[in-house]
Amino acid sequence: MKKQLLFSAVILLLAAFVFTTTSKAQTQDTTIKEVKILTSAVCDMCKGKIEKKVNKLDGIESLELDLETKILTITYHNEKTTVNDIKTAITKAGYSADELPADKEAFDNLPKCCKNKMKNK
Ligand SMILES: [Cu+2]
Repeated sequence: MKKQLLFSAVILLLAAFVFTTTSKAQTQDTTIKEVKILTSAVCDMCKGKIEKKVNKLDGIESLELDLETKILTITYHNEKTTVNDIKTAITKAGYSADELPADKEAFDNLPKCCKNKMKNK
C-alpha cells in the first residue's frame, strides 16, 4: 500500500514537472508574433529593398513579400520590435505600409521602372 502511494506521488510530481515546462515553453512562444502589412512593392527590386531594410531591425524572425498580393508577412520578437517600427522601415525604403505613406525622399530615389509600374497600377 505504501509503495503504491509513493508511486502515485512520483507520477504526480512528474506530471507537474512536464506541465510547468510545457507551459513555460508556450509563454516564450507568445513573444513571437506574426503581422501582415500591405506594401506598394511592384517588382523583385522593390521586394529586395523592403526585405533588406526590414531585416536590419532587431528581432525579425522571418519575412516574405508576396508580389502577387504585395503583402509582407513578418514574424518578429514582440519584445524587440513593434509593428510600427516595421512599417516605418518600409516607408523609409520608399514604399507605403498599410495606412502609412512612403517617405517622400526615399520614394524619389526609387528606380524609375518601379515608380512607373506603381503609376500604371
Ligand atoms: Cu520595383
